[in-house]
Amino acid sequence: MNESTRALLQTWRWFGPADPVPLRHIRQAGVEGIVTALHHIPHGAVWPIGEIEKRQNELRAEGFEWSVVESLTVHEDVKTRSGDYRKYLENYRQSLRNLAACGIRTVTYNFMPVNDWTRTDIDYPMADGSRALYFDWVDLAVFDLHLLKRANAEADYAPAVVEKAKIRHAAMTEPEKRTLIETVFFGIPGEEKSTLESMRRKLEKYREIDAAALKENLAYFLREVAPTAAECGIRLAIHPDDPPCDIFGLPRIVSTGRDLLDIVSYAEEESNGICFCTGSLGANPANDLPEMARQLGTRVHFIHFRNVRRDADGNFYESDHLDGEVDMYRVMTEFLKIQQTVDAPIPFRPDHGHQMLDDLQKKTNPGYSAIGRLRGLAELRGLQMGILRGFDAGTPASCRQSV
Ligand code: CS2
Ligand code: MN
Repeated sequence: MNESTRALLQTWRWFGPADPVPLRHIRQAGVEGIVTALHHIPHGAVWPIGEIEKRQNELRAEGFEWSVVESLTVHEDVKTRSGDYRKYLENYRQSLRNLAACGIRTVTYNFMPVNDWTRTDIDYPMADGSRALYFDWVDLAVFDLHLLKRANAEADYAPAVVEKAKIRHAAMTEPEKRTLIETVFFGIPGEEKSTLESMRRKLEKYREIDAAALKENLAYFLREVAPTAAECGIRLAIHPDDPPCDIFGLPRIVSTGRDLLDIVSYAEEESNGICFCTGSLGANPANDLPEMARQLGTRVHFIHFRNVRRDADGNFYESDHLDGEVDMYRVMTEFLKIQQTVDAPIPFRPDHGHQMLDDLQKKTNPGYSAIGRLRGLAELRGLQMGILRGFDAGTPASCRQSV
């Protein structure tokens, strides 16, 4: 790379001191920054400066900076604009001010109602012996219709899926049912897990909230917090819905190119931006990722590189980073073009990876074992270098002019 060509910032997600992958191992990945959160603080509470500094000191002791927060979670009361939402909005603003006071400038969040990422299998076998995360509509229907027993849920599935779910459920053992429930509720390591009961209660709150109402609540949230973020120099980055479609009868509004463009328009500040997760967005065949990246431009504040393979029924597994429906070369090229127009390096991380090699024997967080992510990072790093060399050589010549 010559000196004028700018690379993205390489980062790695660490779930804090309880993460089975220690910081001293992460050093060997050669990343420049860490993505983490104060998972022990309950959703909605203020992140005190003292706690933020404590985490920064832990990272600095191993030679790292805290580059990105993932996630500063939005409380359900804010998503539903009910209950104590005003208090939680003020808390959110205060957490942003505290993070900024400590020098942290990129903050990820999501607006998925009730459940964060959702999978039906976290041990899906790949042909090469590694394990991946998998989403299967029939298993989701088994969970939804027969374990959660959500009222009128059948209407949300194709009749063939309902029928298959009935047969599959009838053949399942009790431990298999428990595993499916745990998988759906896996969520974020170190944070409170849902139960069937708590999920039913949470779903109740969305009875009157359709997609338009949820979009309005997100727009309101952004109007309330984006000015504060702008004032203190924080770049907000909303993570897409995973999977990018309605599930459990809940509206999902961060799933398509249209959604993302709407979101950046809700608050005009540059600080209102996107965490572009290629794996989440790539599960929807209608999403043209390179085009979406091009349209969002400098509103992309953080990038998750991950890939997926879909089947004809819309089920998908997480594939190797460079091998899947997402054309990683084209997507990476778009991000590198954007990077050439801004000074500060845009952070990215390898998002998820297969459980492989020695990690197959270890207790790992689903998607966040070390070796699979390391493989992904190495491939992405090579891809980036190749594309940047092409920029240096002027091929394609239009790269810098076209942004
Ligand atoms: C997931 C998410 O794709 C991902 O990065 O692991 O859980 C993600 O961290 C959150 O939804 C961001 O708020
Ligand atoms: Mn992601």
